[in-house]
Amino acid sequence: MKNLLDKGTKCLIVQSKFSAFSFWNYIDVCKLVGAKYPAAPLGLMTVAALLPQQWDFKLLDENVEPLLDEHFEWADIVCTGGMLPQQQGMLSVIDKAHEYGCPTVVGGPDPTSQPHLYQTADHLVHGEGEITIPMFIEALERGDKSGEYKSPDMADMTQAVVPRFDLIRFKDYIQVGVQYSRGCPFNCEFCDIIELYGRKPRTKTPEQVIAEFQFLYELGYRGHLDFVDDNFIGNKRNVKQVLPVIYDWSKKYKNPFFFTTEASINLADDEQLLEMMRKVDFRFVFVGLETSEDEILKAAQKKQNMNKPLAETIKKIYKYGIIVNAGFIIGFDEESDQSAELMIKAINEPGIAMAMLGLLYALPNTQLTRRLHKEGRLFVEDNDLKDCDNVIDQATSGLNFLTTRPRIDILNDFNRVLENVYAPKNYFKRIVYTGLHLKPSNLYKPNFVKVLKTSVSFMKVCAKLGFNRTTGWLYWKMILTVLFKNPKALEASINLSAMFIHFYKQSRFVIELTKQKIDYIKSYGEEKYNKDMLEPRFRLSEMEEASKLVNSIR
Ligand code: B12
Ligand code: SF4
Repeated sequence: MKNLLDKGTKCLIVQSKFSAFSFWNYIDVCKLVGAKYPAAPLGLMTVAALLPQQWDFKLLDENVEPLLDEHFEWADIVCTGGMLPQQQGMLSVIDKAHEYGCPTVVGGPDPTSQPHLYQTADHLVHGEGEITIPMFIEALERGDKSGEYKSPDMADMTQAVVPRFDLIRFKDYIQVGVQYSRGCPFNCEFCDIIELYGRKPRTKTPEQVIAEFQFLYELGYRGHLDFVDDNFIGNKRNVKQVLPVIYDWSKKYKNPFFFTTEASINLADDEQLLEMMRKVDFRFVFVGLETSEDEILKAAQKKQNMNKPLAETIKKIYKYGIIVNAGFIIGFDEESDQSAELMIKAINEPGIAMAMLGLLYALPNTQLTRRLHKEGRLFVEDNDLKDCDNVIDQATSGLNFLTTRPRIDILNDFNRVLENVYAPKNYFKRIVYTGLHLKPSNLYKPNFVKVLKTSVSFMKVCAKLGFNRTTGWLYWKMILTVLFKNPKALEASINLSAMFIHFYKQSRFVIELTKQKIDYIKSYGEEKYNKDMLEPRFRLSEMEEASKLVNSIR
């Protein structure tokens, strides 16, 4: 029997597939630019860096290449991990590895929040790998064949390792992730980040960030780096220390990277910080806006978003060359029949082209879930988002509780917003607005080969959108308007247009699915539906129905 701690142990690490119908999986756009998938598997590259470095690794991302029998034949040990929508994928990797007699290790967000579902794995590693992977290695040293490893502690980010970026092929991805911090200081009721990663943001040191950049640079990577932080500006003091260091490094290496991230909307209150971000070429920020209604924000404890006129606030961020992508949620208790209209306005008026619309979901281990449970409104404990085979993202699941407004009204509102904001006319109008207000710094300059590739992609986008009966006029009008009035923003505007190819398709899928859900609830009877969803014994048949629905439109 092989001692797994020996040099040369073959470790297969598998990233399972995500659904192509997720808001985030713009595969069609990837194809246009010659990539296979949007984002590289940062979590698993980090895991590889934490495992024994005398091992041989193969990181296989099922989103970019098929997982074959030969991979299992090769492996001495198989690791997998990921998020909720990857659950079925992870479980089948575990089963398949066992068929080949390989021990398995599982970890990551979903196995951490639902460990009971992963009991087939030999080693179940909870939480942050920086703390629990050493516990797993100790178990191997003891000769343990299985175990579960958890700790109440949170990782010290100043000790975090440089991820094994060398294990992926950069050309497969549009962007590579890096992480500066974990945690967020705010207290939104529905958020599980603060429960999992704490309200005291933990950051890496500037030296650690630069070490990761340097490694990527030496590996030949250039272009898009995504800071996958929960809230990049969660610790403003520290972020203001790291940005000047990034600026100096970027200048020295002639701006090999440009950046995107996720941050809270109070970013707009700090023009010094915005200027620092502009100076290193931040191009997109994802902001959880959720709603424009202050009463809802107050109830959801998202007070940092209150009293902010959205159009003005977002325009301020555009002034620093940063496009705002935003998340919106439908399904809060305080909503009224005006809410859909207000949300449409909140998306269209500030020109938020990429608006991610989701249904409120009570995630396990959140204040919202605890409240709903207390109020007797939470659908059975093992609810749909967790168990349904077809979980894609918050657009296709959610509302796992008894709603205050009729469920059908909420779902109709959801579709109404989607229909409106992803109507070609409105989407392109938003791009024009962004294009006219954006003041990009465009410091990252692609090399000749990339310029050629980008030109080919541009032609493909023109062919897809410019010579299409629905979008043709809108596309060329947008190009001419931005070209003549604010040419520096043209590249960003074309990128946003390309994203429409995905969003249109994805929104149609979600609208269709939601219509089927509505029909189903209507025929079942809403009152009966709610009653049964609160009853564990009815869960299974409900979930089978939900699965059938999704499968029927795939
Ligand atoms: C960046 C990010 C994304 C990116 C993904 C980029 C990418 N390629 O991964 C995008 C924007 C695409 C995304 C989308 C979604 N995301 Co997301 N995302 C994140 C975020 C902010 C950071 C993830 C990350 O890279 N972290 C850095 C790495 C180093 O950490 P890590 O992956 O967790 O890995 C560590 C540990 O988990 C562990 N570990 C991980 N895997 C394994 C495996 C083994 C074997 C072991 C031993 C250990 C281990 O060790 C690692 C080191 O500590 C997290 C929040 C968070 N703080 O983690 C949410 C998070 C992972 N996302 C989440 C969700 C739900 C989604 C969506 C389904 C819905 C959504 N929120 O939009 C979609 C679906 C994705 C899709 N493609 O269909 C949830 C997952 C909840 C759950 N229980 O599964 C999280 C936790 C946030 C949240 N609460 O909403 N996401
Ligand atoms: S701002 Fe975002 S990450 Fe922070 S608590 Fe609210 S939802 Fe969670």
